[in-house]
Amino acid sequence: MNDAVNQQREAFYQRADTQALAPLWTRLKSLVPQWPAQVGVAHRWGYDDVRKFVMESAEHISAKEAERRVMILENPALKGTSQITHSLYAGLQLLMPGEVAPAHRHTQSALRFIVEGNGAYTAVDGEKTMMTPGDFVITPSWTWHHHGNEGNTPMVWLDCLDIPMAMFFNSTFREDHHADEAAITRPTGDALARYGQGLLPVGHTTTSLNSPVFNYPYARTREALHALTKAGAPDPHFGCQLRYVNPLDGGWAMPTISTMIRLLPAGVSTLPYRSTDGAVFIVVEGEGELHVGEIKFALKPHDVVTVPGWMAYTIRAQNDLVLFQASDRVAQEKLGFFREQRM
Ligand code: 1HN
Repeated sequence: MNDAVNQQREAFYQRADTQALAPLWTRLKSLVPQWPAQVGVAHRWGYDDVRKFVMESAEHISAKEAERRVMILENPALKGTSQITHSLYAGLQLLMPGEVAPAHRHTQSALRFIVEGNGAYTAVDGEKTMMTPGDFVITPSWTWHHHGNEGNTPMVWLDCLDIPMAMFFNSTFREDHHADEAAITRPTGDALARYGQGLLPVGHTTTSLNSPVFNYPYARTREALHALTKAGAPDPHFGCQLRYVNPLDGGWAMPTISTMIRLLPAGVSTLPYRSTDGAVFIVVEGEGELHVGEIKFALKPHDVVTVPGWMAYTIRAQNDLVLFQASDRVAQEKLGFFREQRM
């Protein structure tokens, strides 16, 4: 292609630009790449290191003043974005004895995965649930929620929200409750009794896109995982893996965030696997290693690891290793984008 042709094209692009027009052919390959571009990097937050900072945050601000006292787990390659993956936000929230994180609601959905402490509750849409390490708790879109620590230990949990997804659609709202604590209208345990026992209220209908079970207690999850280890060899790519389910329709528990938990029995190494959803893992119990590319992350209880989408990884369990996992898989599946590769 000669200079004259090039100059004519450039001049054409500039004239077109005055009409808010642009040529597709200069951009097509980057608009529609052959495969996913890596967004963010694989990273581990070792709990031994970050716990000090989470605890120190209480010396600097109260839960009330902060509204939510959280240290954001920000992907080191996405600084300033508050993103752990390109579609998810995550952070470690601290609630000290006697504190209340005041009630509010927003269109972003949240999940909590409880890390340490006892005696704190979260109240969601009129029902309180006690938070125990290993519990998975859902705060659906636009539900009033507040948290309170009635115990005598600091309470720490992992928050994961669909903030970047919601931001993409720019269709979000938030509202502060007039009182710090929203009204409690149902007894504690009501949702689990009605919907979480393999039973359902006859004739029950709902408009919610979320599971009506909003706390999946770890005691039950753990029992299920260990039962699986006795029922045959672990899956070569996933180990003994389960997904949190909406008992009304068998789908994922939340509309925008997929949640799963797995147990890798001592000595097991998984085969390489990749999928288009960037993942957030938290170690519930045990030790091991996660390998991604040339990187090897040692895994210890409460460590958080993120792996960008379409990066293959393997996990090795030193002793029985339990990992909770969150990603945007459910949203990708609904939109027809999800792909996975077992290698
Ligand atoms: C939020 O409402 C919570 O309710 C936690 O605990 C983290 C991050 C951004 C926006 C809202 C919570 C949040 C949040």
